[in-house]
Amino acid sequence: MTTEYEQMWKGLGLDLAAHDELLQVLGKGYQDIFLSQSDRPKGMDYFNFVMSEVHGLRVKELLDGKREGHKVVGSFCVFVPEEIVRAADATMVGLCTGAEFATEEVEKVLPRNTCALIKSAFGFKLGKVCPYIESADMIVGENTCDGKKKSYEVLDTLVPNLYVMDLPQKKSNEGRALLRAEYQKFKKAVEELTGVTIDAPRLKKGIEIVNNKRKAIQRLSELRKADPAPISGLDALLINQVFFYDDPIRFTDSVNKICDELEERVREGKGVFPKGRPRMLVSGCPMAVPNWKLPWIIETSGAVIVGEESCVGERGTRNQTDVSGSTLDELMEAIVDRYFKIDCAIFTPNPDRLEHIRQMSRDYRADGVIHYGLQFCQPYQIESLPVERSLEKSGIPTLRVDTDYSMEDVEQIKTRVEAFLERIGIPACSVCRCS
Ligand code: BJ8
Repeated sequence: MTTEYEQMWKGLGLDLAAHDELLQVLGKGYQDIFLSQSDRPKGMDYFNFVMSEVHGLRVKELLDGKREGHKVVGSFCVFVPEEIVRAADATMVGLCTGAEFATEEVEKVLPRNTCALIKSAFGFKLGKVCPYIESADMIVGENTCDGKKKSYEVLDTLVPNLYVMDLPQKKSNEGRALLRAEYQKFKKAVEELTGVTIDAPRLKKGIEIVNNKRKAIQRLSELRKADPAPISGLDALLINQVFFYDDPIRFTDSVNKICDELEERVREGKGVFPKGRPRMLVSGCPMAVPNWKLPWIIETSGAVIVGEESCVGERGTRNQTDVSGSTLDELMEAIVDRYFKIDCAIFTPNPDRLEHIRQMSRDYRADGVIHYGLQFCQPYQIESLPVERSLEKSGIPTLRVDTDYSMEDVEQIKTRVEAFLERIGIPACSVCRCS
C-alpha cells in the first residue's frame, strides 16, 4: 500500500515515515487481534479489506469525490448530524482518535492529564498521520465535555477550518431549543461550504441514507442476542467503527450481507464461541479505531461481548430519525428529536443512560457489565460510580475499568477481568484462552 498511495499522502502533507510506522503497528495489531480469531463470519472479509485500505482506498475515494465537488466534513462526535451533511452531497467521516501518537508534541499544547481520546486527536494532527483530518474541508468540534470544549480553542490554532457547535448540558426545553438553533446554524454552514441549498427532498434523502445505515447495525445488534453468539464482540465493534469511515450505502449493504450469514448461523445454532460462554456488556467511553485493548482482553479471558453501550455502539445508533415529515422544518425538527435523545454523560442529570444500560443488560442477557472509562474523562468516570452502585444493587455484576490507550496495564486489567468472571460464577475452566 505504501508506494501506491505515497503521492496521495505526500499531497496531504503527511509525515511519510511516521505514517508508515503507524500503519505497521496498525497492521500488526489487526493481525494479532482480529485475524487470529477462529470461526469468523465470511462477511468479515469485507471489513478486513476496509481496514487494510482505511488510509488508502477510502481516502482516495474521498479525494476523488472532492474533485467532483463533494466536500468532506470531519467529526469527533455522534452529535454531528450526518443527515444534514449527506443532504448537501457531502461526506462525513470520523476523525482519528483511537491511539497514542506524538505524545511529546501533544503535551506541549495540552496538559498531560487530558483524556486519551482528545490527546490522540491532537497526536494524529501534530504527528501528521491522519489523512482524514487533512482531507476535511470542515472539521466540526462540539462543546461537549470541558476537555473537548477547551481543546478546540487550541485546535483552532492548528487547523484552518474548525467549526465549533455548541451543545446543551441539560435535557430541558431550553436545552432542546439550543440544539435546534445549533443544528440550524450547522445546516447554514454546510450550505455555505458546499454551495448546495438543503431543501426537504434533499434532507429526506439524507435521513433515509443514515437511517438505513443504523437499521443495518440494529439488525446486527439483534443477532448478537443469540446464544451462542454468532459473531465476536471484537468483530461487531469493528463494524461499528467502520460505520464512521465507509461509504454509507456500501456499508449498509455489507452489514446486511453479514447479517444474512449470521441469521443462518443463529438458525443452525452455530456460534463463534461455545454456547453458554459468559456474556458481557461494555459500557462507557467510545472506542475508536484502533482502540481494541479492552475488548481483546475480555474476549481472550473467556467471555463474549454481546453489546456496547457506547457512541461507537448502541448509544450512537439506536434511535432513528423520523422521515415522515414533508417540510424542511418538520424534518429538521425530527433530527433535533433524534439527537436530543443521545444520553452522553455530558448531560446532567443523566438518568436515561442508566436505564439504557439496564435495558441492554436484559435484552442481551448479559451476565455482567464492564464499564470502560478513559482516564481523565470526568463525565464518564464520575458517572461510572453511581452506575456501578445502581447496577450491583439490582443484581447486575459490574466491573469498572479506567484506562488509556497504552498497553502498560494489559496484564493488570486481564487479572481484574478474570477475577470478575470468577466472581460472577464462571467456572475456572472457561476463564482461559482455550475455550
Ligand atoms: S456524544 S461520548 S462522542 S462527547 S472520553 S472527549 S467525553 S473526556 S468522547 Fe463523546 Fe460525543 Fe459524548 Fe459520544 Fe470528553 Fe470523556 Fe474524553 Fe470523550
